[in-house]
Amino acid sequence: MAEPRTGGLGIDELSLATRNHGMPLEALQLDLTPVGMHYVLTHYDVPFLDTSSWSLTIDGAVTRPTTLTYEELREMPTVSLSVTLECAGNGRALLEPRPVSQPWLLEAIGTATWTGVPLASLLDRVGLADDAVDLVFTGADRGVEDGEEHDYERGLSVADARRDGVLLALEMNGQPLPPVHGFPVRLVVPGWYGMASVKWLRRIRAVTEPFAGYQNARAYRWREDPDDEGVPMERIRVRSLLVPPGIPEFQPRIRRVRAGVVVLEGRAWSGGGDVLRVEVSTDDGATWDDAGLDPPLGPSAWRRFSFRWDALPGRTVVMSRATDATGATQPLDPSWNVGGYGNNAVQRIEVVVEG
Ligand SMILES: Nc1nc2c(c(=O)[nH]1)N[C@H]1C(S)=C(S)[C@@H](COP(=O)(O)O)O[C@H]1N2
Ligand SMILES: [Mo]
Repeated sequence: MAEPRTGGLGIDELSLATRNHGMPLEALQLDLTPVGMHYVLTHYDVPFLDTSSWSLTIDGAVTRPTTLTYEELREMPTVSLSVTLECAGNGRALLEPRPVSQPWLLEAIGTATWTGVPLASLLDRVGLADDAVDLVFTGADRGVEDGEEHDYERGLSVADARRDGVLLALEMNGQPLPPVHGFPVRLVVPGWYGMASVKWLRRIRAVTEPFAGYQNARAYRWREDPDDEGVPMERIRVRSLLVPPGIPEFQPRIRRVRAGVVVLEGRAWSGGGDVLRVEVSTDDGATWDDAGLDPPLGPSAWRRFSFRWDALPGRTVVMSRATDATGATQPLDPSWNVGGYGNNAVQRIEVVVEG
């Protein structure tokens, strides 16, 4: 892993930033993120799979090892669920010094309606052995990280895999998955950072020892020091983001609004519990006021908030801060960690109010 950096991006970071993309924050106006605007994060290369040759193998510690064709999976009953996904690295490029990886600012998010087969019904069909502890989900993509060559694979405990809402998704917003989002079938784990939702799924194996592959044991851990064993990053931390108000300067994207009533709006979500409160500051954090809340789109999806701001001429910073049912709230400043994960510090938007 490269040393953390300060200052300009390296070509290595840019080579990730140009192939992955965020959700432009103006799409926070929408309940559902249009498929082409949903963030994309792919570690290696996008595999182009064909439904006629694709199959899903479920094996390991199960009583009836099974291989399903695409048609067989399609015939199983499906459910649809709106889910807010966020990359664990969202906010990484705002850390000082900057951990070297995909340099997200704030936009590694999106909410889609996923339609698919509940994983629990598939597990019932194959019969999990009593001593199965983890399920390992394998994607059809392969690459190298820290010198370790591997298929993209994540383990999930049996209890977490059996939760309501965990799906093998076939559709995103009513369309077959596009290649970048995991065609033909991906896992969706609501409430968890995106890395758990394995794309291009080709195998599920039940194992009797905790899975210790790269993406669980080395990546996606909160470490203050590279030698720490670290704590797994699992559930999405509480966060809110505002639709940037007014109009932007092309570059550097400072916002310009007219004095008078400005309706600030945004979305808030948490994988830890329901969002119960969102506060807004329009004076760079000197004072905070409660925003109005719309109902969430679903148990694992964002909820809209809005606030009427009487904007006076001058320069200011607007911010929002969400709190969830566990009492967790967004910090004003990020806490640094080696992988640059879980930065849910409040967004700061510089605004010029014109008289
Ligand atoms: N097979 C596979 N699945 C994967 C990844 C990957 O690189 N390969 N990236 C993960 C990460 S880190 C995230 S944040 C989400 C992103 O999903 P999206 O691109 O559909 O938004 O997919 C996850 N699933
Ligand atoms: Mo991610």
